[in-house]
Order: sequence, then C-alpha cells, then structure tokens
Amino acid sequence: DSNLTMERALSDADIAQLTDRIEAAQTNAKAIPKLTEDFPAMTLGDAYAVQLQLLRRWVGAGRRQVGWKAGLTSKAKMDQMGVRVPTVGFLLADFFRPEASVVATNDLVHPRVECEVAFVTKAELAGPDLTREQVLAATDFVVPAIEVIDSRFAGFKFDLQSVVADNSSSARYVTGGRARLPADVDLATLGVVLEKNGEPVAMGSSAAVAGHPADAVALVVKVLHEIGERLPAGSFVMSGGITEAIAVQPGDHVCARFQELGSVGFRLG
Ligand code: 0L1
Ligand code: MG
Repeated sequence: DSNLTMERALSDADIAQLTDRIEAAQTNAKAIPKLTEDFPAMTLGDAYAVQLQLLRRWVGAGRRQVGWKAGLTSKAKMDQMGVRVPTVGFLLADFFRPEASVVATNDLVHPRVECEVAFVTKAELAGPDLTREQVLAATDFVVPAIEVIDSRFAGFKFDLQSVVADNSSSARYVTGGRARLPADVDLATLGVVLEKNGEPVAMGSSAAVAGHPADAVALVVKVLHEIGERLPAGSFVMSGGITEAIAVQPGDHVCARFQELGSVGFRLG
C-alpha cells in the first residue's frame, strides 16, 4: 500500500481539519467515519502529523504527557484488527485511572480492555535500531497494566492511517500489581490471564508482544525516530496488548493476573 509511507500528501490545512475531527470525536465520545473516506490520499505520515498536532494542542492547553504506547504489537491484536504494522500513541497523565476504582464509560464510545506490561525508563532512548538489551538497561522498572482502548471509528472499523490519527485508540490505562526490576523477572515468558466478572476471557504470554515486550519498546522508539521524536528518561511506555482486546460494559469487573507482577483490576462504571 503506497499510502503507508511517512511522506506527507495532505496540506497543513487538511491536517488541521482532520485534527479538529479527531479532537471532537474524542472529546464528545462520538464515533465518526474513518478519515480516509474523505481523504483517500492520506498517508501514514499525514496520520502521525494529525496525532502530533493533537498532542501539541492538548499539551498547549496544560495537559501533561507521561509517555507513549505501542499499538498492534501482538499477532492476536493484528489478527483482530486486520492491520499488520505496529503503531504508537501518546499517553497523557489524565488518561490514568487508579486500580480498584470505577472507570467511567459515559465519556467513551465502545471501550475494550487488554493486558500489557508497562515500562518506566531511567535513561533517554532514541534511534531506529535499539536492542532488547539497550531497552532493558534503560528500564527503571516494569508494572502490570490494563489499557482501555476506544476507537473513535464506528464499529472499531478503520485502516492504519485512521487509527494512527486517532492516537492508536488510546483512552485510559490502569496500573497495579508490583513494580519489579526488569532483571528480576523473566519478561520473555510472563503468563497473563484476563478475567471479566470472575471468568477467564483471554490469556497469553508476554512473548506474544513482538517476541519480547522490550522489543516492542524498541519498536516504539523506532517509530518515534521516524516522526522526529525520542523517548525521554522517566517515560511511561505501554508495550502493547498481549491478548486480543475484550469489549466491556458498565458494571463489568476486569482483572488481569500476571505471573510475577501481581494483578490489576477495576470496575467499569
Ligand atoms: O493498543 C492497541 O493495540 C490499539 C491499537 C489500535 C488498534 C485497536 O484499536 O485495537
Ligand atoms: Mg494497547
């Protein structure tokens, strides 16, 4: 697909208009058609231009960025969404919700949850080809997390350009369990079970995420390199859903039980 280039095809005015659309859909929790319907020439580079414009608007309005997330880094997620290219999305401090709390859904379109290993870094990471070892050396600690994703596209139907512009479906995230030093856990083969209302609904191993979650972090840094960004020390990075994402409703209780990292759970309100 020739639109999967980081070259830009759309004008600055088009990028601003698309950012308005995404901002309104996210702010009002209202689904919109995928962006490529009106802008078929849109490239991956245009999509990241929209995502970065949204980030700059919101940071300019006083919101604080804490880090980035990997999207679509496991085969389960790629198969579920029919998209084969890993993506990144930014994470703001106000996307965070505490463990054991009630996470509101009235400000979301159609939330889904997925289990992820999250990294907190202690040194800057940059460049197109970091190794797993370099990522681990720059990692302060890892924590278990549940991401609540929410596509702003009707029926969770989108293409790569649309989902990247929509900040890779980022919506909320919850951390819990135990923070661990990366050297103290075998990050390659951590098992996780996702329960909904006490029943197991998905399970997997951290190896599902790009082979190793630290490799997914290296992929995040590679995409950041391609869009002219780096990962500062102190970043919070979600390495991508280990299992497919599970749809949730108000009243549901979800809990992710990770080997070695403990569990994280909350209720949907
Ligand atoms: O965190 C994710 O993997 C989401 C990436 C975007 C695709 C989706 O909405 O599932
Ligand atoms: Mg995710």
